[in-house]
Amino acid sequence: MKRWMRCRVAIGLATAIGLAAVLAPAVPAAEITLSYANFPPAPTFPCVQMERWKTEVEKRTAGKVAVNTFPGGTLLGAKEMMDGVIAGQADIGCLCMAYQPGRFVVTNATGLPVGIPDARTGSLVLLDLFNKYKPEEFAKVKVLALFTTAQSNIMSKVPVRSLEDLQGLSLRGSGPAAQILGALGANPVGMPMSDTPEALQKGVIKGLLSSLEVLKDFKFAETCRYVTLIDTVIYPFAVVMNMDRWNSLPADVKQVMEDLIAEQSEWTGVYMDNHVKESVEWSKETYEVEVISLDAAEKARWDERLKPMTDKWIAEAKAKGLPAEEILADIRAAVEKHRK
Ligand code: 3IO
Repeated sequence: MKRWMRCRVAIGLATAIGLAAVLAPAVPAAEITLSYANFPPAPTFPCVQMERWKTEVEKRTAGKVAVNTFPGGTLLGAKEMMDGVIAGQADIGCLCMAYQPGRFVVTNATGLPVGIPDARTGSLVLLDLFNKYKPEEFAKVKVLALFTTAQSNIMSKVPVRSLEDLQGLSLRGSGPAAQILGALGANPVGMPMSDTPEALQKGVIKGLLSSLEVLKDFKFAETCRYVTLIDTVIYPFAVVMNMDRWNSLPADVKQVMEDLIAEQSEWTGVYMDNHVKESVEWSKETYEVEVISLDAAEKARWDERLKPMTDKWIAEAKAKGLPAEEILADIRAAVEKHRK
């Protein structure tokens, strides 16, 4: 071979190798791709925890598993989450159990006024409750995480300083939180959180009862300039996976997900608790949101009204053959065990 030809071959080879290096993906293609559906928009806490889980699973399986996330109800909506996952329309889904109160009787007991002080405690309590009772309504799915919101408070367009201010006021809440609104004399309007921004805009509702991180994440502080602190019930959530899909996973991948259950649940509770503080500060600074506290005598009037709610749940649970009093006692004991 002539020298100039050898030289051209060498250049050609080098170019080919260089191109291959540039074109080849940095990570080998995943063997398993999972879809993960969520109902609210990407900046909200259910989606923040979803992205964290995705990152951890992809990292801990060294790229063997890829998770494709679908926030904002793009794959499944709030109320179709459980059935959609059972049917395999999504491999994984995140749901708020309060949206189907009759379906999740055991886990929704954590949404009663039982004194859950924060989201971290709530998440650990919910996990304990699930592990002890293994409720039948989860038989067709694999539970990957369980967590709760922080305590609910009133966010409204008009100030609520007393029970009288609340009478007939249209406020949005779901499940147990809607019952609380009714018991307090407000006009409860039931709808998933994902429908709330539009209802507030249109004036169908004057506010809502939920955890306060939504002031920032949904920009509710822009329309709701008042917060009344009543520190009432949490909302319980579950992340579930299609059972056939779960059974199809290799053992090492299952192990990664098993190891993440408790960790992810607590992580989400801690994230929520910190984010509530940040959101309230942001709302005060950005929109001069007024935070109203009730004095002890006024608060006692409110709490008095909530007592029949738990009795109603006990009757409902017993009618379904559930050990209602034992479930409530377990929740109260778990609160004491986990609270800091
Ligand atoms: C919630 C649901 C979606 C996104 C953010 C959220 N923060 C609190 C909730 C609880 C809930 O589901 C609700 O309906 O108040």
